[in-house]
Amino acid sequence: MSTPTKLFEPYKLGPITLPNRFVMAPLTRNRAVEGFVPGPLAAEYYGQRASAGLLITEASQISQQGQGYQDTPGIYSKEQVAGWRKVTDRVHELGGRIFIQLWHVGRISHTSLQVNNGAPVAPSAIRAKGKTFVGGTFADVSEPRALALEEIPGIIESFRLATANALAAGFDGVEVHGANGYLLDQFAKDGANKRTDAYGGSIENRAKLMLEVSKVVAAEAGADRTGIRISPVTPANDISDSNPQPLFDYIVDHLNALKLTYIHVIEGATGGPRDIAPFDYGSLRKRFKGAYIANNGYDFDLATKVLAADQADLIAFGKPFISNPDLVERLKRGAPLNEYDKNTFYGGGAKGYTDYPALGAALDAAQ
Ligand code: 8OZ
Repeated sequence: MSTPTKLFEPYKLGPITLPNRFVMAPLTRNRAVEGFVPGPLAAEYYGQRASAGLLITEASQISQQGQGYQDTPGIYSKEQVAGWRKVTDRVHELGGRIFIQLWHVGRISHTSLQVNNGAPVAPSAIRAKGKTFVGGTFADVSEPRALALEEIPGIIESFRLATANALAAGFDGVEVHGANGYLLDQFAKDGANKRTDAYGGSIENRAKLMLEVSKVVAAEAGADRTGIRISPVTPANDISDSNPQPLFDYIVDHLNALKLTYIHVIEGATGGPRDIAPFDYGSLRKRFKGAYIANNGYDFDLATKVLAADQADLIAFGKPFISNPDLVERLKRGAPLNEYDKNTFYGGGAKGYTDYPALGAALDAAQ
């Protein structure tokens, strides 16, 4: 007999009741318009997916310095706030709930995206082996410069301002992007952080920026409306750490003390193998009293199993939500899923964005 699934049971996430355990993972789509404002189709795209228990937006830069790819939306200007307001209004009209993911890419950027074509910033002046997408093509990321100690309060303040903007735009909460080799992950992990000041060296020092940012964001939005995404062992964007278990045990203990509403954990290599390196995710689950959102390669069976074993409270699905706006309904009915088209993930218009059919539409089209 198959295990009954908890996927369709409600869950209380702080002050917000989610009607099911589905989270739409943050997904970069590169369709922002002039001024890095969410594009004209963004409200429709997120609205189509409003049946998810919780939507998390694509990563959105907190400042121009925090941008690393072309046409990603920001959350630092009035125009961007107005653009996002259309998205949150649409999602709320349709009965949904939506958090925004706050992003600073650090060294995963290109001079062409930076103020006055300057160098991207990083904990240390070490160039990542990796590519970004700029000017319609893939390019090596640029050589970064190490942030001066005096610049760090400004980064934290940008996260705070972005949070205030997110609330003004009508978001139900915010997710700090602490994952995938971007700025906060770069500070945390010793492959990218060779600093000798208060933000480098020991686990405590390397974790400091991620925790300071989480603290100010939570003070602004409320801890019960603040989550964070982490990826302890991912090699994404050339990131590495020599000993991730004690590092993330320490980080999660301190996130717990801040009473964040969730940790959103990418288990394994982002978008790749789950078993890339040994890591005890159960240790994070035990340490953190808020919700545990599990992510990476989940399908119905694995989600059902992990929820039944109480190893997670919520499951974040990425690519399945790109091609299935009604993923919740499809899995409830055991209906087939639409295949996704990788060629339309990043950039472009409605194709591969707002034109994936929901079940009803698919049935209508077949007649
Ligand atoms: C894919 C392409 C560009 C950025 C992440 C924000 O990995 C991203 C991202 C993913 O977190």
